[in-house]
Amino acid sequence: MGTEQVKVPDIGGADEVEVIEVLVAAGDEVVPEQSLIVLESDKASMEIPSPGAGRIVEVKVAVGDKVSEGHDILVLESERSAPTTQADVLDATQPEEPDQPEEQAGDEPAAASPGPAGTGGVQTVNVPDIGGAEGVTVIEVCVREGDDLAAEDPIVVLESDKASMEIPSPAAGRVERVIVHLDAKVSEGDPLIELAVAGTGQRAGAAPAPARAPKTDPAPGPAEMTDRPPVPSKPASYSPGASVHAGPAVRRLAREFGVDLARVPGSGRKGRVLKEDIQQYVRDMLARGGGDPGSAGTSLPEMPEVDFSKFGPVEEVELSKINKLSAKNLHRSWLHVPHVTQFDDADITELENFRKAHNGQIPDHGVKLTLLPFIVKACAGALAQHPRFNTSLHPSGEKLIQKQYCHIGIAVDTPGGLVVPVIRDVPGKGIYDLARECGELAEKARNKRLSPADMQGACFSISSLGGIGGTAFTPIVNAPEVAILGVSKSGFQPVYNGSGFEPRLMLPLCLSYDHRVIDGALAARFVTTLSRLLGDIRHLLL
Ligand code: CAO
Repeated sequence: MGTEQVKVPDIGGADEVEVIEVLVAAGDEVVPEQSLIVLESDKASMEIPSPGAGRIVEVKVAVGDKVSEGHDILVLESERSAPTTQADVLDATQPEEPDQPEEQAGDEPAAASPGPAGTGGVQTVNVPDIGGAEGVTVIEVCVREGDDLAAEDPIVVLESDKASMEIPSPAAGRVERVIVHLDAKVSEGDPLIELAVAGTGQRAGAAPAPARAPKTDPAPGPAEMTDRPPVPSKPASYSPGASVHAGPAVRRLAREFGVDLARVPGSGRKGRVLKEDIQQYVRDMLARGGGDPGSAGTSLPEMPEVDFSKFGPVEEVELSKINKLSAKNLHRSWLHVPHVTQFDDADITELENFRKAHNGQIPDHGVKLTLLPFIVKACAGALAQHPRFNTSLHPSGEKLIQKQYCHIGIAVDTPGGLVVPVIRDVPGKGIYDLARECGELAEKARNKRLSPADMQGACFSISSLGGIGGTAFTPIVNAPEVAILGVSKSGFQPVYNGSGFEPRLMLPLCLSYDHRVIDGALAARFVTTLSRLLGDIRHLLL
């Protein structure tokens, strides 16, 4: 048993490289090749592995220290004979391989290189010199066919067992063909993409490139580009984690947890993602009871991105503000509220006779009497009889908020999208008042003149598609309300009256409700009450 000083090996001539992670502490037992620290220059990051097995006696570097070749990292107590010189340490960390030419040590250019076929406009971009590493895994493919690349945009991210590295485009141009695929094992010279180089006479490979791998590789392995800004032209979901600044150990940890690095806020220098960031992210996800999309069984699996242009011509159409807002609200409600829909038909034969008669006889009111104000009034009556429908679930989920007022929202279809203005204090209003207000709000909605206040405070909503058609639908509860009434198109049906069939005008009702607050029996009672009120509007007076 002896001790040895583990020192910074040859790191390609780079000087004053920052220690960005210390992965071990005094007392830790380590195995050969286990990563000890991570260094980062302005161009690359690399892990320094342990030269052997043993117990760490003392760590001599801290995060933020600047180190160069030969700098003490730690003292290791091990069985093997302790090397006393730095050369011994280096011998222990690297397999035998011929030294690289002197002028290459630490020199920068190692961009993806154009292959021999790369003459003319289209060039094959190959894996550049990656420090002699063989069979390195492609962990991200950052481009796809048709992408326009700037010089230096990442093409792929490679990862050996010790380091990861972005391979940048050697020149600006358009990706004609992606040759490499995810999880492929590649080595220097393997083709990655075919690039139609932009402009004339521009030689691929001329662009600046990442730091080459230190010649001590494959122990520390090829370097990882870290100071490159994200590529904004590509959607985040397209190449998760590819443009994230993170070291190989962090990437490995993220993979072990199934965490998409692109979602993790980095607290390190220049937004670099650290191990602690992943740990915090996982803690947050667990605390929220969720998980990283795609990792936990109960979380939402991510929708794959589909390139529809592969199947035919397409164009992108911007959603209206209202579309975007209602999409968000509906989605939220759909996810949070356990929906059930109760169906019934109300016999509105008498109601329609009454409505039509009054429409013809009392033109002075200056308002058209549609079915809707009767439905609004009937809903207020049903809410009064079944006050549980006039509640909201407290955010704690432990109590209900019972409302002493009755405001009803009306879904209005406008060219810009769906809006839901609110009629206030329905029980105190007559049918003509309600008819007028329904008309005015619908008009305001279609002229985009509704104020936010016009759309707030509803206890219950009505979505009437009866003027359009259909026999039934399942409306989405407008949370935090606990129920919504869908109304479909009325039609005559043969109804048995005890001695024979007679034609009756039946109105389909569809009541969606929050099953956390309302049970099925109550919903059936509510709809039965509503049918009765609409079937004989004299009940509305009671
Ligand atoms: N059955 C049969 N006919 C009906 C009916 C029903 N349930 N409801 C309305 N009608 C008739 C009306 O009586 C009127 O006919 P007449 O002109 O012969 O009198 C015609 O259909 C048009 O009515 P309307 O829709 O203009 O008026 P309304 O008061 O019934 O509805 C409003 C007003 C604002 C609710 C409606 O115009 C609207 O926008 N509906 C769409 C709501 C919506 O998009 N909901 C979906 C939400 S979820 O995506």
